[in-house]
Amino acid sequence: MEDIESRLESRVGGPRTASRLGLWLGVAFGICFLTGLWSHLQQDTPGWLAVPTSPASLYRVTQGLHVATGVATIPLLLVKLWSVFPRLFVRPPRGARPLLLHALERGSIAVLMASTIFMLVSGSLNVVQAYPWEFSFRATHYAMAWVAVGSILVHVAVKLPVIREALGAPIDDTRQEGPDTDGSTGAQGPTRRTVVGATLTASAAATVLTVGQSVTPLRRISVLGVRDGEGPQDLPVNRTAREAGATAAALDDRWRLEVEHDGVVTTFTRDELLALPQVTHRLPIACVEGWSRSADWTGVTVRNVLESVGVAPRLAVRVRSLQQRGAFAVSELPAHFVDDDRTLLALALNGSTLALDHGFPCRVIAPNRPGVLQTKWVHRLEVLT
Ligand SMILES: Nc1nc2c(c(=O)[nH]1)N[C@H]1C(S)=C(S)[C@@H](COP(=O)(O)O)O[C@H]1N2
Ligand SMILES: [Mo]
Repeated sequence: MEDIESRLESRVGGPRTASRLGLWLGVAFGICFLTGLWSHLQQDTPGWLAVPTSPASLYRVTQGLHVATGVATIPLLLVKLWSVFPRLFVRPPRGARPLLLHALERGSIAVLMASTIFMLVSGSLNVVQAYPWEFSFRATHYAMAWVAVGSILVHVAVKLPVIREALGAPIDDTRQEGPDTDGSTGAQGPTRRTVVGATLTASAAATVLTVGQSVTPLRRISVLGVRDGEGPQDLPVNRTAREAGATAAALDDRWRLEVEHDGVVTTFTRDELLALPQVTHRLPIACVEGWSRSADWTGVTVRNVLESVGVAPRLAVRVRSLQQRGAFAVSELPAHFVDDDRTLLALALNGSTLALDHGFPCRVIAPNRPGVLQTKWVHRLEVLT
């Protein structure tokens, strides 16, 4: 084993490769972690935080970055694991103390590997909307993010001397330095520079091939993007009315928007909503799963609807969908979102009546909101007093 180890480490793998890839991993993972935290806060906003309504595309940018840096991390992590792989076969030291330290170090690496791999696998599955698990994706992905970050910090702290030395040394041994430890000249096969360069290229390629799902101008080259823009009215659909079990109620003539305030319920027909002042705003749907698209939404402002039944400003609103079950059937608009004049009950999209799969008879669309909170097939607004 020693032989394989020294050969791999001398030419392409080992600390000099691992630490350089580690630097890039640190940058990508860092951005991914921070934007992920932000996404969590936007979806589950604690009392002390007022998420701004502007810029309207903020969530589109942060979540686009989250998924893009997550994708970039995959090739980096795989090659980094490969570059240190021979170390897994190093014989444990003798003596109780060295053995204990060795076991602790191995244990921390196991946690590090398990948690980072979990983050990338669960994140990737979420992007393609596969949920082959019982647990709540968001709660688990979020909790494991802390484990991953914690174990990365421990790992970097433990390895700091090795990292320092490895980054201080030239990436490849030059031929003038003479034969490598295994007696070869070091000239055959790929060099570390090639390995690191190829990995960074793979990472950049993976990102470019997917990032068009949130950066519209790149859509054509992002052939691996999960959402390519297919869907009625030039906008992708995450869950159809049929999947949500909302079709019959949405198409029923007896549909009314109910507005509840202080125990009193006022109803609106769709025509009554259309009779209120109509405004158009260009706003993105920014899906948590990584795709986003802007569209022209036309409808009545939530504020106007509330005003017409005498609701004062500065009150939050709970939005209920015709959809009966699932986490997306209900959302809450904080007061400053309700009062923003771009927060709409949309009745039309890109110039024509809102398609059933986009939320007919009406849906919420507000600036700077995660897609999951842009509730479709709205049925009831409850003013929270
Ligand atoms: N009632 C309801 N609203 C919903 C959803 C849902 O499943 N049910 N999906 C949400 C998600 S995850 C996204 S990204 C957007 C997508 O809107 P679109 O299908 O019109 O593009 O709708 C949101 N509104
Ligand atoms: Mo979404």
